[in-house]
Amino acid sequence: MRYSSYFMPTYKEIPSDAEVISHQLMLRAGMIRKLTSGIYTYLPAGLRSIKKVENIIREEMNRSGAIEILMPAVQPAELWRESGRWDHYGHELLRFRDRHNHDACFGPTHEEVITDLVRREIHSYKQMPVNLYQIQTKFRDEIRPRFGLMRGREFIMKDAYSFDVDEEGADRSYEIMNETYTRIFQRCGLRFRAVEADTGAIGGSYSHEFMVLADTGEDQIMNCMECDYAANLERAEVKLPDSQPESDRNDMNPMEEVDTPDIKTVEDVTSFLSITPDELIKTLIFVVDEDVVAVMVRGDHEINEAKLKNFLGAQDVELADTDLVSETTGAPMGFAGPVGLKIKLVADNAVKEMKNFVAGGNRKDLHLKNVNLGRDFSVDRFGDLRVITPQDSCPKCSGKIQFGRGIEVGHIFKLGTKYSKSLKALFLDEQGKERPIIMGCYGIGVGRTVAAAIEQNHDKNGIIFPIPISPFEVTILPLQIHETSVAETAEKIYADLLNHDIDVLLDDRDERAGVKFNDADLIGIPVRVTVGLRGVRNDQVEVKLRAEPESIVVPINEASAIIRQKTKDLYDSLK
Ligand code: 9G3
Repeated sequence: MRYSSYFMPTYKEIPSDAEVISHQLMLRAGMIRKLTSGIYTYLPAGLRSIKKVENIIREEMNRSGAIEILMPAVQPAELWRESGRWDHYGHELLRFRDRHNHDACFGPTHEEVITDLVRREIHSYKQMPVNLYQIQTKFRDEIRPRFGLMRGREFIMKDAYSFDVDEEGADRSYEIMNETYTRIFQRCGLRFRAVEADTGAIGGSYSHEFMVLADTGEDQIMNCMECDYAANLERAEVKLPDSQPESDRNDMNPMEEVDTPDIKTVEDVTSFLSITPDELIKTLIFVVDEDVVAVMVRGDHEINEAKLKNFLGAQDVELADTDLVSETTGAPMGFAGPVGLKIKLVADNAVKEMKNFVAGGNRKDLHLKNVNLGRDFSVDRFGDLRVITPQDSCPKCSGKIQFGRGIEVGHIFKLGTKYSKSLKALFLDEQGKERPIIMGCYGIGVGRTVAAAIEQNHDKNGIIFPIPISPFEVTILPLQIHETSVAETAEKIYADLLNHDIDVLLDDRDERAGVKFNDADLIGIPVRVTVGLRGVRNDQVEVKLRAEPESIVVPINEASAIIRQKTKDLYDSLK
């Protein structure tokens, strides 16, 4: 490609409304342009990167035996009414009416559509297992789209759906996708990790998220230093505390009231009463679907709402507002406690081991000391309800754990029969018995993968593209374009690389050297070839890898071969 006839509008300034580096760099490098909030045009360089990610996905999905289809973006509401999700989703689901006044939506995902297709076409165990996938535009009307392609409203997703006759078949399909995703992200040149994740509203038994490791990642993840356990913090299990010997329970001190005028936060209460947070109980009031529940957790722990939701089997959990708190506890926020509370009370496992602790007194400006489980209150249910902390050990092997941040680029789910039951996608098994199909679903954010690669690979000069998803593999910079010897040398190398199917950009613009160097670094092309007058006079050109500080000087007639070898080495280094 010749730069002078390409369309890649780069610029120096840092765009003010871009908060993360990948968003800034994709705008500055002329890869994307915003049409409106959360909706982007892919410019040529951005599209080349997107297409390279799609092709890696396609190759690996096909290798796994999955079969590509393409489903519509517009979906009839009827299917969503059948699955019960039409009324479950709020404004995030973009709804509209067609000219015949039929309700429809712009598909945010395709479980209903694919299950409708399968329920019409698959009726026998002989037709499964099958995995159907698409690479298609989705729309989710995020309330605050930001970070460019990382959290857009309209985005390209690869979504796959597997169909099996039984659980072990579904586990096999899931495992095949797990391995396929590992190959996809390896081939994209990313440093990533699969972590156990929350299954969210999906009833399935488990799911894994594929996280690109980056400090700017929105998700918090943990992993064990000794075993392979890794999980999104929303999901990470907490090891059961070693239970105290029963005998300790005899030294329960008498409970006493203590005046705490307007003292309600953990830090205020602990400093006022000269205790540590682990000697205090936090009692938070939640609205759980239509119910009100009090949740207790130790003062130095945080409640994990995803765990709470799953523990209570609820669709929605959210903190009660101040009116509801005072209505249910008889006190304003900050004085809630378990003693005398008339609503359902659940507690994190760590509470079971506490004694003589401080809690709110369910009266304004009142706390209680020496509160004890059993004597002063009882808990309906204990569970793993808190966020794991660096002080905790691995729930699987008790090893040391570490924390990090990641960008979710893929998510695979066991769906079970959630959709095959509601949409009656049934099949006759070998005994002629009718059963619901067992499903799995598997997503990859294509644009988010490109953005995550940039988050993980950049420096002060711009992007450092992993070669498999870079818009171009090589860029040639003739510095004095009007010097025949320079122009001819650049053209010769350009032609030879094209003949060897190298993705090469020839920067033939009539621009100063500095502009060309800055653009090459900004766009992040892995291999840069500089053709300068001085070098050409010595029958040499310079070759530099974007990811390395130093460059080498090579004889002109060996340049193409050396450049091709360097390109090959970059691919091989990612295998
Ligand atoms: C909606 C809206 C947003 C949504 C969904 C539905 C997320 C929704 C979960 C999934 C699960 C998997 C197949 C590919 C991989 C992910 N956001 N999810 O179902 F109506 Cl507005 O999409 N689907």
